[in-house]
Amino acid sequence: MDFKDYARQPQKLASGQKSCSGCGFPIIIRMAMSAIDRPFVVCQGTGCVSVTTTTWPFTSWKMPTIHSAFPNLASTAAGVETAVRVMKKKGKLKKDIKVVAFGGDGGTYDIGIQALSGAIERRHNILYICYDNQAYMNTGGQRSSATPYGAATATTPHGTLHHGKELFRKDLTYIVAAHDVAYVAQASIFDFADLTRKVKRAMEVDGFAFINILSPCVLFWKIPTSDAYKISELAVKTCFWPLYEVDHGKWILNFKPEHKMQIEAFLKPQGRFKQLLELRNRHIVDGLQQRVDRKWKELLFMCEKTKEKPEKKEVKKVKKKKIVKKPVKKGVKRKPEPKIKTSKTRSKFAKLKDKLKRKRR
Ligand SMILES: Cc1ncc(C[n+]2csc(CCOP(=O)(O)OP(=O)(O)O)c2C)c(N)n1
Ligand code: SF4
Ligand SMILES: [Mg+2]
Repeated sequence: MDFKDYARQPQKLASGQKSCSGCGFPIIIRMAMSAIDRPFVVCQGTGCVSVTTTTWPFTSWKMPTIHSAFPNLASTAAGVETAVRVMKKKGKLKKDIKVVAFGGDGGTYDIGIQALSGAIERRHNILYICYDNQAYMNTGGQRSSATPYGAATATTPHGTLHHGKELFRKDLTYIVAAHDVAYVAQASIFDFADLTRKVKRAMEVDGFAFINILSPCVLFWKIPTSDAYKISELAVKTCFWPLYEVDHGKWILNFKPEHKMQIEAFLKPQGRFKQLLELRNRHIVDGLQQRVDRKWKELLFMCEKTKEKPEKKEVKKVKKKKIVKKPVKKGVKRKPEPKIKTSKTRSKFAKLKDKLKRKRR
């Protein structure tokens, strides 16, 4: 499906929802849902998505949706999936209904990670999408474990002593991959085709699927309302947010920038990193670059390590016969090898015989 087909499709998330103008998550939700062509139920945890799309008595969702508390989105989704499975088994439901969950980073990386880990371990057949806007935006922009080092948030402001959040972000995509999940991917609105393909693949697999999508927040990243796409592109091209997938244990890199950009390109347009770009904070930016480089190398290593190598053709080796010399027993003299008589040796022998005969006479 290209952009034209996508534009012609009836929208599954209605316009008029109350998110800030230029916010990343409505784009993510629309793109993701455009790739789903079977009946599904949406589960959403408390966050910007729920408060802007389901304010009583309105809903922007054009399919059944269930709103759950902040910490237990994955448990709610697991419950819905189990109910669907049991009803099908009992013959009360004929349709093959999929469960799709949308959760923020706070509800997924932090308070909901226990529910998420449990649902993955139980192999529920769910697609869980995390829209990662890198902080608790709905409640005023407090830091989460997804907030990157150096970002100013409501709870980690820039000041004379502190430079925003002074801890590195958690790599949840890696953590989920470590569960040996059926399918896990990292995506971005920068690449529509890649994002929709990943959603399609996630809907196909039998088991838990997880997609982590970077979701620019115009309000707390302090970016112009027109820049969600541009920032997403820079996140990918600096390798801060690489696009990759792990399909049944096989790591695949989906985008390798021709020229890997420096991390400043991603930091510069965002007000939340303003202080980092002052000359006195150069060492922090260098530290961030080192970390991005290390993570990028790790990713390339994983992709190389799990790459399917072409099977080697079996070449039948012809065994050389070993010439084994019989061991010589001690004290036993080896028999002298018989001399082969040639015409030369015979004539010499005859000459000697004649000589001896002549002497005797
Ligand atoms: C148990 C519990 N603690 C705190 C809250 C308040 N709360 C609601 S949404 C939210 C932040 C959600 O952050 P995130 O999941 O990142 O979604 P975002 O708002 O960024 O979209 C918080 C702290 C709550 N609803 N329930
Ligand atoms: S606060 Fe951020 S994430 Fe929430 S609706 Fe506004 S732009 Fe979107
Ligand atoms: Mg968030």
